[in-house]
Amino acid sequence: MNIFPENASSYGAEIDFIFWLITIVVAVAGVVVLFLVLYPIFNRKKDYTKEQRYLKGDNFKQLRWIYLGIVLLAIADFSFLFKEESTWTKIEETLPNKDLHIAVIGRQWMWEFVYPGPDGKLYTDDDVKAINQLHIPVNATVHMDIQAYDVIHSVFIPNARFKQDALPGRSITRWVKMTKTGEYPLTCAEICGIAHANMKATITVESEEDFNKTIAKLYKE
Ligand SMILES: [Cu+2]
Repeated sequence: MNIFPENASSYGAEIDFIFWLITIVVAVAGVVVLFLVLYPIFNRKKDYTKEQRYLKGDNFKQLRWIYLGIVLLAIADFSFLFKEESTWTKIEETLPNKDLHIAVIGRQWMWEFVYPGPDGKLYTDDDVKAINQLHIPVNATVHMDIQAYDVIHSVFIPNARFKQDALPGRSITRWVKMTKTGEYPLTCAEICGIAHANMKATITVESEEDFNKTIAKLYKE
């Protein structure tokens, strides 16, 4: 089923897998529980003169179905945790070697992107800036220093399955690797004031050659 925007990042498929794993297991458990609750209600004995049985769970025989439910749910939960842990470590806690280092800065209400200039180093005098237009090379590991000037913003790149809050006074380095060329939206996912909805940018994922041209052009401007 394709209800998400096209995945264009190296780790998007892994995140989608976890989403579907949890959704399907929880949906199946939900249907089973709903059935167990509703079935006795609609199937109760019509003869009200007969005494009804009330099971208090005094012995294991009466409790075994409860235990089975607990064990099944625990197995499902631990399988989620097990799968999530490796994905979380890979995406959130590891910084693979970078091909490009940029800064993504949120401010009311625009995105500022800072690239290293000709010296290849960020935070030097020759840095290059762009507003609401981010260009990155395809298949490059990009480190993003995510920052905010004023209030809390959040960098959301749906096609990369990427989201990270941008906090004033802090610089949070995350990474992304886009594997398909094209134009993708980058929006703010944290309500940050009256024009929050307009805080949108475009990411152009292009060949390394085109990317170098873009930066050279920005540098001249
Ligand atoms: Cu914002």
